[in-house]
Amino acid sequence: MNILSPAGPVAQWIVQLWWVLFAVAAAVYVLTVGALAYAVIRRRNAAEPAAENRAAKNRNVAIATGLTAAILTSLAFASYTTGHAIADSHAMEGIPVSVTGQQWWWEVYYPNPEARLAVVTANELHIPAGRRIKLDLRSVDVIHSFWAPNLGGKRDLIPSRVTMTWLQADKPGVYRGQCAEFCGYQHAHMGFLVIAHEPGEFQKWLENERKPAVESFDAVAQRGKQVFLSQACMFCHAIRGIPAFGSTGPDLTHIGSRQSLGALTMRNDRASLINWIRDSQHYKPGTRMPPIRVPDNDLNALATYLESLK
Ligand code: HEC
Ligand SMILES: [Cu+2]
Repeated sequence: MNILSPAGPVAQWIVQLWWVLFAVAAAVYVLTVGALAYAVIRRRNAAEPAAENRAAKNRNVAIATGLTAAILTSLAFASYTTGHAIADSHAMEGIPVSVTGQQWWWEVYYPNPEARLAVVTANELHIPAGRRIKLDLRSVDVIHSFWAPNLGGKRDLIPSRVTMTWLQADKPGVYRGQCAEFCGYQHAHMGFLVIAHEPGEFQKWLENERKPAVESFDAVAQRGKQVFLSQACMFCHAIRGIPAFGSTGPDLTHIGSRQSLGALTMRNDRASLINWIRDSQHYKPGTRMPPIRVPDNDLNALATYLESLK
C-alpha cells in the first residue's frame, strides 16, 4: 500500500498538499545548505577575512526574512484551504456509517430507520464506489484514530463524543486502514479494510448482512453451534438467529465471509480460526478474548460452524 496514491477526492486533496509541502521544504533545504556551503568555502579560500560590508549583509538578512515569512504564510494558507475543503463537505449528504473504536478492533454499523434493517460488522467497511460515505466515529475506551490513507484523512475517535469525517472511493477495490493514534499494547494490530464495491454489489452485500446467521444442517456445523452456545463465547459475541447476544467482541453473524481475524492480525482461514480460538493471546497479546480450552473435536466443529456463517 502506498499512502501517496489517492483513490478518492479527500485523499487526492491531502496528497496534493503533501507534495506542495514536500517540494517547498526540499527547495528551502537545498537553498539553505547550498548557501551555507558557499559561505564556508568562500571563507576558507579567502586569505584575509573579507572586509565587512554591513549594508549588503543587512540587505541579505532582510530578503531572507521576507522570503521565509512569505513561504510560511503561503503554506499555512494552502493547509487551511485543504482543511476547509474537507470540513466544508461535512454538510453534504452521504451514506451514513458509524464506526466505533475498541481496544483493539472496529465495530462498523449501518444505521437504518427500521431497526431490523440495520447492519453490524467488524473490521471491514463495505462501501459503494463513487458515493460519499459520511462517517460518525465513536470510542468506548481510549482515543483511536481512523485512517484509510488512500481514501480520506485521519480523524480521532474520542470517548463520549462523536466526531465526523467522510471518504469516497472512486473505483471498486480493497483499501487498507489503520488506527493512527497509539491506543495501547495492540495498537499496531488494529487494522481494517475498506472494501469498495460496484453499487449493485454493495446492495447485495448489505442485504446478505441483514439476514440472521444461516442455519447449516451439516451435522458437524450443528455440533459446532452447540459448542459455541455451551462455552463462554456467547457472553462476548452476538450471532443473530441464535441466543448469543454478547457485545464485548465482534458480531460473528457473518464471520465466515470476513477476510481477517483480530482486526487484520491474521487471515480468516480454518487453521487461523482454530489457532485464534485456542490461544488468541499468543497472536494478539492483551486482547480482551481469553484463551479458551475446548477439546480438539469440539474445536474442529466450532471452526466448521463459524466458517459456515457466510
Ligand atoms: C471475554 C470475552 C470473549 C470471549 C469469552 C470470547 N471472545 Fe472471541 N473475541 C473477543 C474480543 C474482544 C475479540 C476481538 C479481539 C481483537 O480483535 O482484539 C474477539 C474476537 C473473536 C474472533 C475474531 C472476530 C473478528 O472479526 O476479528 C472470533 C472468530 C472469536 N472471537 C470467536 C470466539 C469463540 C468461538 C469463542 C468461544 C470459544 C470466543 N470468541 C470467546 C472476546 C471474547
Ligand atoms: Cu490505536
